[in-house]
Amino acid sequence: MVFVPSPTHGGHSVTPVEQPPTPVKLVIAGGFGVGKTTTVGSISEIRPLTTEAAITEVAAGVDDLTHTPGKTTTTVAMDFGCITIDPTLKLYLFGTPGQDRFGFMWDDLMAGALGGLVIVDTRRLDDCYAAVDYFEHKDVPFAVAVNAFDGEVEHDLDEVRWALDIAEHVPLIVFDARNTGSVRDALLVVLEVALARAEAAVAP
Ligand SMILES: Nc1nc2c(ncn2[C@@H]2O[C@H](COP(=O)(O)OP(=O)(O)OP(=O)(O)O)[C@@H](O)[C@H]2O)c(=O)[nH]1
Ligand SMILES: [Mg+2]
Repeated sequence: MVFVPSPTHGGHSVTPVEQPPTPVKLVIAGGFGVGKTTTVGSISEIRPLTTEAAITEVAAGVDDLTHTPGKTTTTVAMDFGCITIDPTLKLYLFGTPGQDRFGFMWDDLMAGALGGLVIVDTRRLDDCYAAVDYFEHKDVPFAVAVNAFDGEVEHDLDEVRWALDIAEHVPLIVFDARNTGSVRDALLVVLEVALARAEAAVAP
C-alpha cells in the first residue's frame, strides 16, 4: 500500500491507495500425463482455462496410458490459472501441453516467464528428461516436482536427480498435484529460485 497526498486537504493529509499485486508468470511443464492440468486446477482462484481434447484410440496407442487409465483427455494448447499469493504478488500459471508433437508451443508459453515448475512422474522417468533438459537450455530458473501419484514415489530423490541429470542447485521436491497446499509450496520453491537468480543478477 502507498500513500498519496490528498488534494482536498491542501496536500497535508495522506490517502491510502491500493496497489495491484505484482504479476508474475510461471510455467507448469512436464511430459505427457504427469499432472500439469491437475496442478493448475488445484490452486487456481479462477476457473482455469483448459484446452482438453479427448484422447482418441489412435493417440492411445501413441501415448502411454498404462499408469493413468482414468485419463481420457489431453492438453492440446495450454492451461491457464492464477493465484494471489499475498496482496503484493499474483501468480499467473501457464501449463504446457505434454505430448511431444505439441512441443513447438513451449517457446511461446515461456515468453516472459520468471520461472518454471517441471513435474515428473517417477513411473515414467524416460518421458520426463526432455522437460528438464528444455529448462536447463532455456536458462530459466526452475524447480523439479515429483508428483506422488497415490502417495507413492518409485525412486528416491537422489536416484531421480541422477536419472534426469538434474543439477545440484535445482530444487527437487515431492508434491501432490491434487492438493492445493502442496501445489502452493511447490510454487513458492520456484519463486525462491527465481528471486535468488534476480538478486544474483543485481549483486555488485
Ligand atoms: N492418483 C493420482 N492421479 C493423478 C494425480 N495427478 C493427476 N492425476 C490423474 O492423472 C491423469 C493425468 O493428469 P493431467 O493433469 O491431465 O496430466 P497432464 O500433465 O496435464 O497431461 P497432458 O496435458 O495430457 O500432458 C488424470 O487422469 C488425473 O486425474 C495424482 O497425484 N494422483
Ligand atoms: Mg494437461
